[in-house]
Amino acid sequence: MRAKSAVVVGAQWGDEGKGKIVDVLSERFSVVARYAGGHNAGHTVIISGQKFILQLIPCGVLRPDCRAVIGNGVVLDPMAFLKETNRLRELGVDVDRQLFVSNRAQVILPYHRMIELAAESAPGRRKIGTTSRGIGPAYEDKMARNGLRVVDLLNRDLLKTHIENACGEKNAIAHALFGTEPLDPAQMYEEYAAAAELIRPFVADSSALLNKALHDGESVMFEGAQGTMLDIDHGTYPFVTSSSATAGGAVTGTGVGPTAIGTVIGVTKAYVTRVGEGPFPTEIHDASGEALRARGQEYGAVTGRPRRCGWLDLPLLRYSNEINGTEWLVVTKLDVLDELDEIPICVGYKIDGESVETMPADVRGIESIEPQYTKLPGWKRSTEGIRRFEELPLEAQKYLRFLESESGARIGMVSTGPDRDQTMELP
Ligand code: 2SA
Ligand code: MG
Repeated sequence: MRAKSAVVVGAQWGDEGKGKIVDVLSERFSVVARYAGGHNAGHTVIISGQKFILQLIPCGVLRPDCRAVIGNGVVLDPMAFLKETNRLRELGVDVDRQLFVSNRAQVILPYHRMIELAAESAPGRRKIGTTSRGIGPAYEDKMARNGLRVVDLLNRDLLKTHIENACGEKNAIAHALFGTEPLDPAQMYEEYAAAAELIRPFVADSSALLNKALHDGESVMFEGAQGTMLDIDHGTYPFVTSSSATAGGAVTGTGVGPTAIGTVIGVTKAYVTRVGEGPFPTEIHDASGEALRARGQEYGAVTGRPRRCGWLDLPLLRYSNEINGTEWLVVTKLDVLDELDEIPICVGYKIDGESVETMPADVRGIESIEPQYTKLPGWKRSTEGIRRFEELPLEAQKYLRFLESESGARIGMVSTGPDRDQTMELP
């Protein structure tokens, strides 16, 4: 995997370990840019035993010589941003030098969270199991041309008018529909005008910045958040997030052209997890699911929610590779499978006994999938921390080669533990 510009994208429902992989790969890139989502992401990176959880800020910021960019496709919660930058500063990260925020990114305001919380618990509404960060309502406002952008956050008059108008509208809606207590626009203005001044030094035209970097021959990594199956268009709609999590989002979410993308790296766990509601064909409903959760420590990095666990799903991976144009795969958490006698892998889908070759578009279709499994022998040995493919147990090598041949993309890297060093590149 040479360092040309690359998109790193989650191949499943998020939590594939993108944080760690972006951190490992960022050594070869001079700029890392986030293109979608917001502080709903939870990217866990462990460096020499020290754990960092990044939500909004690209993982590249943990490398001192890497610039980190929050692209226009991101929704930025000013308070979450300030909290995260403060925390990183305390840990010795030079955010003030390295970090840039797009002037075109949308801003999350408190009423977005208010509306989301109310809607998620309202009778008769479909519960998505969101992270309650106001992400969906902020994207709704963006698409309705009713949002506030970072550049507008810096303009006091605009900010004041925006907050007054928006609070009038959102308070009325939330009260009428959900009986929610109103938010105070004057107090909100004070707080956000103050926050804006702290954010001002970070604000940049990130599209211009990235295009200049590319023009100067620098390598840029586009850091995905969430995963393919949570993409607003290509995921398990409506049980998705509200942004373009797939590789295509890297283009619109940062303001570079498609020709700027050199390669696409899909990150997949050696099994599958999902957090929140929605269909999940290979979900395990017995004790082996709980065992995977315990061994893999499958709990939401942001919300602490237990993640649902399932077996590797090759039709889903093929779908993801197609949607993203994945050239390279990175397989993470292989070591979580170490203790199993045999490992089921879903190799095909049937519905009503008939093979299906494409991913159903509707939830009911996905729910009616009968996954077709094959079983590969387990290796019953620790793979934790192994750094050479040849040193893996033969059964583990076979598991990976099977994944590779059936998914249609080459495996470039395998992760065998949470630390930077617990990684191998494949020949
Ligand atoms: P939202 O809040 O509107 O984006 O939620 C919509 C759906 O997207 C899912 N989603 C996620 N799934 C996995 N990981 C995410 N990030 C955190 C993590 C989540 C956490 O890394 O662990 O801590 O719980 C993430 N963000 C959004 C969400 O579950 C909904 O299904
Ligand atoms: Mg995560």
